[in-house]
Amino acid sequence: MNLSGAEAVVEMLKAHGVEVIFGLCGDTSLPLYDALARLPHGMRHVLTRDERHAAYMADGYARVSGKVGVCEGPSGGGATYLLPGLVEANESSVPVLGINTDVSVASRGRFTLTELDQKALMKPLTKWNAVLDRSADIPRVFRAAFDAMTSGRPGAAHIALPFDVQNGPVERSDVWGDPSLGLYPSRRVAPDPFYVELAAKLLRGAKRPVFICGGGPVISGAQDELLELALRLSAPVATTISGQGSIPEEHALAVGVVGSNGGTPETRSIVDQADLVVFVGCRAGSVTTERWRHPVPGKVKVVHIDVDAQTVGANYRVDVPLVADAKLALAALNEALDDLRRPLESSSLAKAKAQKFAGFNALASSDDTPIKPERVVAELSKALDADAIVVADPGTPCPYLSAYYPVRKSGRTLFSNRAHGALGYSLSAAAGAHYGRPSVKTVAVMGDGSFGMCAGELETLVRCKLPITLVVIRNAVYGWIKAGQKTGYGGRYFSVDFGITDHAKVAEAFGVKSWKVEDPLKLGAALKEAIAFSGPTLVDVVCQPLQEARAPVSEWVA
Ligand SMILES: Cc1ncc(C[n+]2csc(CCOP(=O)(O)OP(=O)(O)O)c2C)c(N)n1
Repeated sequence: MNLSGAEAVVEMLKAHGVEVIFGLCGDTSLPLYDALARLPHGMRHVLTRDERHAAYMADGYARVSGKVGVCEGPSGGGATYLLPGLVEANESSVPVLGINTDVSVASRGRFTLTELDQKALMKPLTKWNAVLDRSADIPRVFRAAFDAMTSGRPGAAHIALPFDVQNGPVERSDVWGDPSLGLYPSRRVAPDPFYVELAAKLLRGAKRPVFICGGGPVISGAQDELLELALRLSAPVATTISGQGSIPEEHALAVGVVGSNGGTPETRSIVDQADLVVFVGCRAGSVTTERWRHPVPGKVKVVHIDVDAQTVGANYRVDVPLVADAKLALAALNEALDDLRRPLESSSLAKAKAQKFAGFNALASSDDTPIKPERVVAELSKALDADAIVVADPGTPCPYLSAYYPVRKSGRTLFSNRAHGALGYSLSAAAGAHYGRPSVKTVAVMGDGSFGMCAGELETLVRCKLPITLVVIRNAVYGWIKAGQKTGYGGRYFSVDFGITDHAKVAEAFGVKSWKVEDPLKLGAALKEAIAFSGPTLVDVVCQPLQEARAPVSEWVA
């Protein structure tokens, strides 16, 4: 017996454990939508108001659930709009499957409305992509996509599904999938024992080893193995922004974030004192290393653990390459160093952290108006419990939260779109995260620049009754860039200021319960009320523009 192509797509998603699909309808998607309407698949479809945000929702969902996120849209503009979210997910090692329906195979090359070359469009920006030409290929192509997304370094995949392919026949017996490929990492790679021994030897000989963790440890679920090894060596653990959650940040060995976006001079000093750096699931990119200056190349030995062989040694000369899943590599190192247990020595780290937070606390307790961004971070961390998920947009939110919002638990609770840093990510990523972990509170923190890039999705939050809280840091300026003009270009401000928006009123018009806060003394109560409410809420905080605030970065250009 046969299924239609569209029915086979629905069955293939179900076979891989998909629970929720984020997307937006279109002419070329009618067969797919009809199959979703007819079949008893149990998957939820979340209609969004823009494909970009459908992809960001799938990304947020995948980041916190450990499962593949799925988004869909129609041909033409649906594909170009889905793309930004797929690129971000791919570069952030997040498995997101994007499906765009397409004009019929039979109509190709005939100036058909919305026709574009989806294969070429998505190829350089996803880990794996295909345009289907025949219905019979649907099962094989979907299996390959799930495999590619969740094995090795996770990433995004894209499938274009032409209209006539959705209507053609698929043999029912061919429609099967391995549900373990719907989770990541699905296939772990073990390290070469030769290099494990070499790394263990270097670690034994090192006086001041330091770990710098990227997103890898959390993706791999390697937090326990990391902490065990750090305690064994009494070694500080620093992270990138994507690496937050590798270790609870209040732990004696946790450094916090390093680098030019969220790092501070104090956290940098810990890296500078190291004689051996272990990069774990980390690309050692420009931001983390402050343009490859910290750690100082040539002055430290380097052990680099990454599941992606191309990442190891890309930026630093590596003494020991460990190409492996982070959890397996760290477990192997623990085994090789089983006899070692150095006494915990963290006094200089404690001093550096105290210095870092002394500066912050002075600003965070200020009752000045407009409200200082530090105050927003401090009030938010008081109002939220350790399980809450916080998504931060670029601008003020990401560097301030990553530097000063304490991630109290290991695992993915604070995240940003660190690959491309497009404004307007946090609202929809937070919505997706809610579907991934509905039992905890999810909060999105955005600048007003970001608000302007995602406001249409307020309707989605209301329609879907999502109990998430949005915090807008309002300053009527692209503040991060203006601060750059101040710091690096003699204050020659050019085209960075925009008008004031009453975000609370805008949100209310959509049906979102909202607060506008100008008085710092009222901020804590407003946040608590908003967070406690059972539906979508927004707190519009009238803030000091960043150019007048102390920025926690050491340089502007990444
Ligand atoms: C899509 C996109 N366009 C441009 C930028 C460059 N950019 C980085 S930060 C920033 C300013 C952010 O302004 P806002 O959201 O108001 O936050 P603020 O910096 O004022 O806190 C801009 C324009 C970007 N990150 N993403």
